[in-house]
Amino acid sequence: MSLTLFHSPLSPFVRKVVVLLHETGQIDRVTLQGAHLSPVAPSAEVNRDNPAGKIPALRLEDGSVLHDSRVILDYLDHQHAGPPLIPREGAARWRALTLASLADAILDATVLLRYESALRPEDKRWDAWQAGQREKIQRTLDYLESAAIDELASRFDIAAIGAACALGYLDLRLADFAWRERYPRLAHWYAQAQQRPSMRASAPPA
Ligand SMILES: N[C@@H](CCC(=O)N[C@@H](CS)C(=O)NCC(=O)O)C(=O)O
Repeated sequence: MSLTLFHSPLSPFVRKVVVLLHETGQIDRVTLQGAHLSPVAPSAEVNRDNPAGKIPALRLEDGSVLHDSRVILDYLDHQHAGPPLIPREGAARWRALTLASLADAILDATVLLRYESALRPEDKRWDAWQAGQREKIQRTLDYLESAAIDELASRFDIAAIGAACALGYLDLRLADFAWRERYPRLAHWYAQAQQRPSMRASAPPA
């Protein structure tokens, strides 16, 4: 029996999991189960396995379910024999997880902006709230460009997976943000990162 991953090719949180599965040679352990959902169109099947109604969720062989993406990544990183992508202890662990959390902050803000523009009725949209989400993205990218780029470039670990998926998601959903012009070091790094087989195999459909 294999693991079952609730999956959408457009979800950047799912993409992080798929990238780690490729990077650690575990992709063949997983069956992908398509899930189409949003806060206003939930999936009953996902809700049964994750009360929060979100993907990714990973059903294990014994029927238990893991979520969210951070928990799943940690679990899967304990399931392979290669070098861990999440340092197991010490300052390196907290630093890598903190950078990964910053990448998630970009994803959270971008997903919220996407829901705002795609789902919320036009007369209920709130400019100041949208601007606040964009500022979160900008501040986080400022930090990654100025204070974390060398770490991202040093190895493709949990922080780099998160950052690469976040930049890919900006391309997909927030093209007008034009992040490459503002963040040339991240742009240079991402140009190489997106060529990795794991990133190519998990790229959202054009
Ligand atoms: N913190 C969660 C976020 C997951 C998330 O927001 N997933 C989106 C898809 S990209 C989702 O399931 N949205 C449906 C909803 O919010 O109802 C994680 O890291 O897994």
